[in-house]
Amino acid sequence: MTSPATSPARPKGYFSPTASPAELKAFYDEQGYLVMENAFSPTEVATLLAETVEICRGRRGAIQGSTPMPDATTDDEVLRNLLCVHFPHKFSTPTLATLFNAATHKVLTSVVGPNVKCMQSMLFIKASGKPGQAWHQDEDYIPTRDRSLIGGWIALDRATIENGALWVIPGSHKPGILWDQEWHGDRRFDCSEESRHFPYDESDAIPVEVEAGSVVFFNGYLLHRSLPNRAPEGTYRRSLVNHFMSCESFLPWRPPAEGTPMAKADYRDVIVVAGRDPYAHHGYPDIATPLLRRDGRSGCINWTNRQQKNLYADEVPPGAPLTQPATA
Ligand SMILES: O=C(O)CCC(=O)C(=O)O
Repeated sequence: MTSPATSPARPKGYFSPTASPAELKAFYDEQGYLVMENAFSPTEVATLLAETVEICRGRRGAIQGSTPMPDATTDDEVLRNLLCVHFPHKFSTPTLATLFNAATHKVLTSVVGPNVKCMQSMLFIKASGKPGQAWHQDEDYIPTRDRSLIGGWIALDRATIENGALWVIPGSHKPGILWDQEWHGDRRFDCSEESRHFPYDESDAIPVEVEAGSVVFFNGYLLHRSLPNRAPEGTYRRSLVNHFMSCESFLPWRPPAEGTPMAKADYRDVIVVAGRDPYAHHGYPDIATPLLRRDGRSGCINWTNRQQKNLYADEVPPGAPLTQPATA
């Protein structure tokens, strides 16, 4: 791969921290994504990689879904077991610090607005051989009321087509439609469902290859996916993804307390990363529980109804349904 940072013709959409707010916003509004190169220094990336091992070894405390590993276990054996750590910013100082990165602040305040909050982080390990995530839009999962959701995907390893970089469909955020999702049954992807029936095809998609320390920012309505890591064994495509939105919008991410109307639902386990929060007086309760996610080798529960088991195509006879009905 030619490095986007060093290639003579720098691809469109790759910016340096000195880029102007206006050019960042113009590209993001039109295409739904942008890359901020050199947002994190090699030292900061090294700290985050070392922290990833500490987290996965359970040295930052027990996390739901983790199993104790003997000290003799190698780092590789520890990391290979896991696909993703959810909410690491809740207990890990270096991951929390990424929310306040200067280049990230510049992008967020340029494209979202002056007041920005973070509601989640995900640390993807993605060892060689591990699956990617099928086409989806992040607002399928994190619904804002003003379409302000934005992911900040920090590359901790150089991300290439071979090792499972992000792919995006530029401009697909514009219609503001959340496309229906269906179970894919495809081993290339993890247990999350796939967005379908949208008016784009594979030829509209582009890979977003980046150097470690770059951040890919993408709109919550942008169709994106990642493919499996097909790089040599013993290598990784690690990334830390933080999600942000405008402070002005409520976040109906969890059902409201009994007796509270849906229109008042507002998930408040958030951290203000820029400007001010007009709802600060509502408080900041501790709600999110950090957890570890493995890949679907041991089966996929349907996230929509939490009951039916989704099956991969190789788990059923040809033509048989990919969803196992719930047993009474
Ligand atoms: O890192 C990946 O492989 C997928 C990340 C992603 O799709 C997301 O953060 O929404």
